Amino acid sequence: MKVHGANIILTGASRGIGEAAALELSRRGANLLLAARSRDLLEEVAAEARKEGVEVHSMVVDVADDAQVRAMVKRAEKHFGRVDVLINNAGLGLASPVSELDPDDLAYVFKVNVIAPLVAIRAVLPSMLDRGSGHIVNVGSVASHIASPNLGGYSATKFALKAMSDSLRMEVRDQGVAVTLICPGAIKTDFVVNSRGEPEGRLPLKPVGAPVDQVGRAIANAIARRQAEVFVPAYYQALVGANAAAPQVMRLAGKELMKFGTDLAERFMG
Ligand code: NJP
Repeated sequence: MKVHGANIILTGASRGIGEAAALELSRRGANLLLAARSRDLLEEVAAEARKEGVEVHSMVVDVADDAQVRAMVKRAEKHFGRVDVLINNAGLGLASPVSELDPDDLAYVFKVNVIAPLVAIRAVLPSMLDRGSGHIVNVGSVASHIASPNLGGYSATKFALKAMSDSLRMEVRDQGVAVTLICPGAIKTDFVVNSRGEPEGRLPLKPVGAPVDQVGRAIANAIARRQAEVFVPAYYQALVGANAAAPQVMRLAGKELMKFGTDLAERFMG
C-alpha cells in the first residue's frame, strides 16, 4: 500500500519505536492518529509530525481498556473516513524467571501485548474487508521466535502475537488485507526500564541496541512492500534461523549466550 496519503492508527506513539514510526510515516506523507497514555509526550510527537504537512491527531488511550481501544478506532474513522493501516505497537516487557513470574503481571502484559491488538484488529477489520484493502502491523519481537532466560513471560506474549498474526494473514490473504509482524531485537529505547517484573540485574537498564529510527523505517517499508515479517536489524533473522536449525544450543547454553549478547550490546551499541 502507498504510505503517502494512507490513514494510519499508531499505538504506543509517545516515545521509543512508536515515536520513530510516527516521524517516519509523517515524512512519507501518511495521516496519523497517535495513541498512548502520556498526553504531553504524545502532543510533542504529534506537533513534530504535523510539520510535515500531514493530518495528525493524538488521543490519550490506555490500551489495557478495551472500550478505549474501540473508541480510538471510532475516532480515527470519524477523522479520516476510513482507516488504511493499524499499527499495534504499544507494549511492554516482563523481566522475571518463570519460577518467580507473578501471574497478575503476566495477565497484564498479555492484556497490553496480545488482547489490545486483538480488540483493535476486530474493530478495524470489518471495514477493511468490506473495501478489500487494509494493512495490520503488529510489533512482535525476536522474542516471538526465541525464548530466553528471564523473558519467558514476555516471550509467551510475543509468541502469541506472532501466532495470531500468522493465522490472520492466512485468513484474510485473499481479501486484500495484509498482515505484518515486525520483529525487533535489542533497540535503544527505555523498553527495559518500563518492563514489569525485576529487570535490574537481569537485563541492561541503560538503553542498548540498534537506533530506533531503523524500526521506524522498517515499519514504513513493510507497509509499502506488504511484507509478512521483518527483523530489525535484519541479522536477527539469521539468529532465528540458526536457533530453529539447532535449538539444543540455546537449551544448553541459553544463560551464557544471553549474557554474552547483553555484554556485546552494552559494549558496542550502548
Ligand atoms: O518501548 P517504550 P519500545 N496503553 O517503553 C506505550 C517492542 N519491542 O518503544 O502509554 C497505551 O519506549 C507507551 O506509551 P505510554 C515492544 O514489545 C521493543 O521499545 O505513554 N500505550 C509507549 O509509547 C513494544 O511492543 C524492543 O506510556 C501503552 C510505548 O507503548 C514495542 O516494541 C525489542 C501502554 C512503549 O514505549 C515498542 O516498545 C523488542 C498502555 N497500557 C520488541 N503501555 C526494544 N526496544 O528493544 C505501554 O523485541 N504503552
